[in-house]
Amino acid sequence: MVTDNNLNLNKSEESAGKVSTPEWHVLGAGAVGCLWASKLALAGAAVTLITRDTSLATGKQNIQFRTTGDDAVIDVPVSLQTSQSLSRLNQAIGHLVLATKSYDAVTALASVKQLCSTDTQVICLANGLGFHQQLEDLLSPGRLTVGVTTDGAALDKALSVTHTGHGTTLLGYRQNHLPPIDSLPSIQPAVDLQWQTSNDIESAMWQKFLVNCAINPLTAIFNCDNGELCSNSQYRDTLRLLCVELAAFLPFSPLANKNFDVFQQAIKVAEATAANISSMRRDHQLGRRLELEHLNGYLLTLAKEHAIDCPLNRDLCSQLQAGN
Ligand code: KPL
Repeated sequence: MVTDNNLNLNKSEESAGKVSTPEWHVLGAGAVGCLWASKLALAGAAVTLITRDTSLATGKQNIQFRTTGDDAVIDVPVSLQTSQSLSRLNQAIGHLVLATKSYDAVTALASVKQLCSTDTQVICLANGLGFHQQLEDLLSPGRLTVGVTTDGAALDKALSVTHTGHGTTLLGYRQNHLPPIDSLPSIQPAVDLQWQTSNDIESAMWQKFLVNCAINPLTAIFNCDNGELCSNSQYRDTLRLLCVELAAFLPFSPLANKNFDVFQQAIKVAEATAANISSMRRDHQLGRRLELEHLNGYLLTLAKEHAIDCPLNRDLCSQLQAGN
């Protein structure tokens, strides 16, 4: 169930002092991290953006923020730090958005753990599955909120971000971990992004996971925009085949018995993001590490566990790991 909880910061409430805008730390200065840092800062929060890019000067910096379809470029002030400089400042972290790549999430959180207290609230926006337990193990019980977002963002260069698509972020606790979902609003992400609480976040995580496992590797291999997976009949056929393989994992997921159609959902997302360069295609083009191990690679682990044959997925993983 999703609780409609449109808690966008209302400017008049803000000036009346009704909405608290505490300090926020955002870990990861990629597209999603810069989007959240900008939106939180624009909503009045004091934002520290934590980067691992040591070539950037720490201290006061501006993020250049744009929205697709709007020519305005807004300079958004944040404090830019590395985990090392933050440790030197010994700055306590109360609210943290974890917006790294999935393969960095655990190391990144561990790098600031000494600045977290038992009250620190973390919202993890990283894609994929298979690492959340490790994050929870670093925190006090009930302090990890998972965010599943459909907002689109692109990093044009360091600290320069475009909000490319307005989506929604679902926030919830895994396995309905206590505390109950009702306490979520206490984290008050006073951010001008649409968000809702969900008491079935694992279903949302799996839906996004399967769609990413379908769209991301194929757009990387075919070097095509998301929309071409629908419009090109050869690509669409391959997508359909891959989705048949992905559907074999549904009985072992929170989506079992929920009539989730992987192919239909993948087509819907590919159409809705037709002009997008998927994150994996972008990383592949730039020769960067791919987010495979918590997407299609994680499926290979599950395939072994449940004796599921997924030759196309295996082949895609091998090709992408080989850098093809
Ligand atoms: O989440 C995405 C990604 O690129 O990682 C999709 C939904 C495929 C949009 O591009």
